[in-house]
Amino acid sequence: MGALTPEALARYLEERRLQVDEALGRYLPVAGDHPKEIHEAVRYSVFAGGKRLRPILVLAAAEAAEGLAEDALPAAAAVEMIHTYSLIHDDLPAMDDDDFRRGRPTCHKVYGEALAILAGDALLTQAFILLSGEPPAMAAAPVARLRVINEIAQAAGSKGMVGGQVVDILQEDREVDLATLLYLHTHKTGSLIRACLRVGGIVASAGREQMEALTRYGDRIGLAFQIVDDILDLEGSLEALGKRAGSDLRKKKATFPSLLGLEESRQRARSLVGEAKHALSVFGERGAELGAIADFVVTRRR
Ligand code: GRG
Repeated sequence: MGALTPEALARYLEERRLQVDEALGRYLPVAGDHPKEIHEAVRYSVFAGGKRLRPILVLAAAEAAEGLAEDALPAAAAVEMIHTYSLIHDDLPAMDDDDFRRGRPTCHKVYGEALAILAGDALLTQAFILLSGEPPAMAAAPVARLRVINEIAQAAGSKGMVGGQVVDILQEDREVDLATLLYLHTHKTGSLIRACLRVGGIVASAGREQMEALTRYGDRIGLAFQIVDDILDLEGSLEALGKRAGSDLRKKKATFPSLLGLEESRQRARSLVGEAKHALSVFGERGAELGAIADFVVTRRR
């Protein structure tokens, strides 16, 4: 598999980010729609400058499996809506109580807690309106659309992201072992990332071998992403991250570095990325973008 140069990857990520942002702009209610306060709050958080890693993974997975990125755009936008909802709710005083996100004051700091809760609810709902609406935003056959909806719902629900968040909230001020930390990370962050790859595959009508490869890749980079997030929280700055660093330490949360040390955590992230890239061999040249994104996951600074 030929590797992408860092410049080619940066160009690819930027092109895709613009494509995703344009789609989100179309698929979300406009800011002036009644009641305008909620639509303003939704757009404030969605267009605050996220990396769009998850939707880009949906598009890249579809293309690796010989599909069209264009066909995967609605699913990609839906995943970003759910991701943004999770960040808004995670930042609330009842959860992580954070003042900054994506380089700006958090949604509840600007619009108040009630509207922030409702903005998260609205985004979660809007994702499924988009995926299930008539006429279909997604060109895929009805059975494939249903599979996409189910994949995303499972990943976001109490056996996926919400389940991981529950264990995260309950672990504060408790002794946490590695098995619990692994559950937490693979669910809170990993479930949605895994779903991105699988959804891209479903849209592209990927066969069994391709779906298995995408799932394997997704599981590995989902966990690597969260390990790196733990490291960045320890080493990053508000300027670089767009949110306050050191929040895990302040909240006495168990993390990979706190349980295994920095060097072992880095090593684990690198080895997961190696496994993820290995899984891409079934795609040949078409896996180059996913391969480069896997490297980006461990070298990113925010
Ligand atoms: C509230 C149901 C519910 C779930 C929250 C994902 C999550 C679950 C909470 C976010 C807390 C957090 C900081 C987790 C670490 C990994 C992560 C999801 C980081 C943020 O994702 P990025 O770096 O953010 O992709 P951008 O802003 O680039 O989209």
